[in-house]
Amino acid sequence: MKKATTIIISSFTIHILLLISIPLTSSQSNENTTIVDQICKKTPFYDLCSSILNSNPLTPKTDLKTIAIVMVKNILSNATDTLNYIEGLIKKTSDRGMEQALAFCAESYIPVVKYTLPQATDAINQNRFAFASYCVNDAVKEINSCNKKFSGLTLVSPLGDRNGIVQKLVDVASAIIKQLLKG
Ligand SMILES: *[C@@H]1O[C@H](CO)[C@@H](O)[C@H](O)[C@H]1NC(C)=O
Ligand SMILES: CC(=O)N[C@H]1CO[C@H](CO)[C@@H](O)[C@@H]1O
Repeated sequence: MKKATTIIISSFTIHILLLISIPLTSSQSNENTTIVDQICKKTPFYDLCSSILNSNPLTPKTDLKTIAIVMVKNILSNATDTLNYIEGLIKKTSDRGMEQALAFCAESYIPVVKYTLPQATDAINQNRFAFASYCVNDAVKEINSCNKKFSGLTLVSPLGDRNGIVQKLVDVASAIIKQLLKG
């Protein structure tokens, strides 16, 4: 009888200890900005990187892998929005050359949004960082080729700085994935 009580008490003690240790481990997330800072300082666009990571409440701020996924998902939503914008412009334009350039851009963005970026996310999840890096660099190429289409057509790209933003986001993600590759 006494033994049983001891077991109950000791397992109770273990539970208490576990409960006490939970706040201790979660207090590590107080080092939020320092970790995000360290990661973002190794990317070419510190402000962009830290504003995205700090504004994402889901970022478990100590895990480089999850941070890389947050970044790639951010590019995905940004690039999806840009693709919708391009498709909207295609419907509106009456200029044939412009329509062709925009259609070319839509064709560049579609595989990025549908395959390349989701593949990058999967690859990071599966610790295949070299493949993730390849996917992200491939996205850069597609967006670059879209950008070039407007250089002879107009002084100001009809996409404004949208391509530029997606390019910067991809550069940031690429730099974070490089840190994963080293780690
Ligand atoms: C794309 O990224 C830029 C820079 O972070 C941001 O200002 C913009 O709101 C984003 N757009 C979407 C649709 O996520
Ligand atoms: C610089 C900064 O914003 N750091 C914050 C990190 O998280 C702790 C606790 O949540 C805050 O007190 C700091 O201000």
